[in-house]
Amino acid sequence: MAVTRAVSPAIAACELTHVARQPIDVDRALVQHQAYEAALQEAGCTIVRAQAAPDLPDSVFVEDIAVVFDEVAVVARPGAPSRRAEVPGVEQALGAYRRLERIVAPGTLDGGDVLVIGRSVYVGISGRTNAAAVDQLRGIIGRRYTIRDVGVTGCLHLKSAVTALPDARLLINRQWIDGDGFAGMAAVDVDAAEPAAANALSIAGALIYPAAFPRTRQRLERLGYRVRVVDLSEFAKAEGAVTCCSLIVTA
Ligand code: CIR
Repeated sequence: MAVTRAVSPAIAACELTHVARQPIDVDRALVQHQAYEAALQEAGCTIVRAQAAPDLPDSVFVEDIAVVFDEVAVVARPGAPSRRAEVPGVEQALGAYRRLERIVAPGTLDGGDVLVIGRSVYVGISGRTNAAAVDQLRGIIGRRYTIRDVGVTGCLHLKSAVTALPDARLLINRQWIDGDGFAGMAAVDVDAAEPAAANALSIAGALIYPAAFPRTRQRLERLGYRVRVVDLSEFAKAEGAVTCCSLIVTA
């Protein structure tokens, strides 16, 4: 199952940190979002839409509002105050499927900073996510998962810089990660001309990937990955990527 949320007609007023503001074509964003949901369905997901929040510009980016584990969903406290009003609608959608725990002040956490690979949880310390939230996450899931923090620079979230491919190899831009938190792990590096290309969505063996990164895509295809391409140009203008628009909840 995948939780999604409708594109807000106010998306042009989204938060932006590393991207210059450009006009966003809302009609085009709606069409792209439908195609994204269709790709999720092809990958075997039933779509559950959280209640629409037309007044909240970034509400389509549900990934940031929670982190879903098999045992529990951890509801985030987003680092951008403008995004905290997104929480109740996502809580409501997830509450039917998981017990809920919450990150509370002074913790701030965006789900885009949390990469889960098996029993390992990597948390980006970024402009949105702080050490207090990592401590809280340890308190909630630390008995079952190993939690490591990773410094992130030059991009919005950890998952802008690294995600897991269907075989758990990493897709990574090492320029945006501090130190060697992922040293020794099998990885595919993004093409140097495509720094934002590390965000891929792996679900049940499928790999959903943005049209914007043909060089890295070719690299993935040559390695034997079967790539399902989606055009997310309007979301990229809002600093969103392919993982950001869904919360995957496994049965
Ligand atoms: C924000 O700055 O919060 C939104 N404009 C973009 C959030 C993208 N989310 C993600 O990468 N997980």
